Amino acid sequence: MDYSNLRTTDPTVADLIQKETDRQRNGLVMIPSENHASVAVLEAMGSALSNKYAEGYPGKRYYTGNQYVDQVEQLAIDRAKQLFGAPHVNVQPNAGSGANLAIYLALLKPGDTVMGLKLDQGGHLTHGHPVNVSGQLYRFIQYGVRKDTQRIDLDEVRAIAKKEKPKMIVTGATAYPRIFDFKAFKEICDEAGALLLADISHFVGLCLSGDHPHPLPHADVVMTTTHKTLRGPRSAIILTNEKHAKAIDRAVFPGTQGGPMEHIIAAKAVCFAEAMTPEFKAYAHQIGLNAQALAAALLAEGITLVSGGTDNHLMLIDCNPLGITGRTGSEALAACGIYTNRNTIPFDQGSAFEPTGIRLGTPALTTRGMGTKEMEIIGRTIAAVLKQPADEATLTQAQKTVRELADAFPLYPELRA
Ligand code: DSN
Repeated sequence: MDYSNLRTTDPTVADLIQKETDRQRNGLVMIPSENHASVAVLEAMGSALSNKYAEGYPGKRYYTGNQYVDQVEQLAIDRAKQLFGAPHVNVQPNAGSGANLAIYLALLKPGDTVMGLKLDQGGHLTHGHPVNVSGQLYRFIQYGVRKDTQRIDLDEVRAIAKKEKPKMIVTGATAYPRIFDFKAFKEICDEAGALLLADISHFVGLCLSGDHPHPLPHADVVMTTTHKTLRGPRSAIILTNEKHAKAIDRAVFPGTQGGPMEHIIAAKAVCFAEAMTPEFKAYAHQIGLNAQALAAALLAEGITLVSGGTDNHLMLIDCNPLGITGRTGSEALAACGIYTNRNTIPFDQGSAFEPTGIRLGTPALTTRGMGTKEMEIIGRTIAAVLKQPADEATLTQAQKTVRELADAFPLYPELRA
């Protein structure tokens, strides 16, 4: 992809694409929900399939001219079924939030009781936060983590489920560094008569490599975004069984979406084929090894991590002992080219906008080929910056280290805007 037409037609946009690509190239992307999709995935996204309207599903469309997009969408479905071992897959959701909403629409009635992990303890907005439609349409009861261990307490989840008799329990998180025991959650669901939803968006890659429990066959419905550890296009899919297939399909289209983005579905098909290879399994396994190495390096420097470490691809730094906010820390790191995000930590004394934690992870750096040796260097560098975020000499040294690492692990040599 050389963007030559774009450069002629709209040099302003071409320049901005170039600058953003260079930012990713010259820095260290450590926001755990971000990754670098392959150029093959990017090419599929930038294709003429974007022009096609195809409301409906393969073989049942409302427009003519679907002979090729039908094949593309069916291929994506078949590959996803094979990849996850799922009886039914809907590949049309445009994003994780809309996909979760479609699942609720399919399986719940407004006012139904649902359980989900609290946002400030690792959960997602769409898992019942009051500012999100999920928390407004349904009666969400939030479970959390224990104060002493900062881990989910299944006895507490069971006690809440017994008392509240939810129609569904939502599992999965955006900022939880430990695993979800789907088998145990299913037992609780069965005791309470609830459905189990597994939102595996963050750690899906680790489910495929065997480094995190797989949600199937335990979950009734699984939702995953495709751009995080799955390393595909920015999008989502829903997996379910034959029992809920029709309701899920109807809730996606026409329930919550119109025409599907067939160019993105083509890119999902490419990503699923990539994810079936032994190379992807090795990649996803390495994400976990790198996270362990990064956590160990940070701990060795005296940095406090929520729950004391990680079992997956991400970790949360508690900034309180450092005497800084998450914003000060993440902005100092960004000034050095290390991209993380400020994040609430369990029982945060700050707010969602001014929290006292920093969330970071290893999926994107692992895509670049970095290993445990690099994680040790990065861990030491991050610790030095967080201990002295206003010290010019420290920041200059960190910038130098980042540039050396970025140059040693080149990104997207094929992309020149
Ligand atoms: N899924 C969130 C994240 O983890 O960054 C954004 O909604």
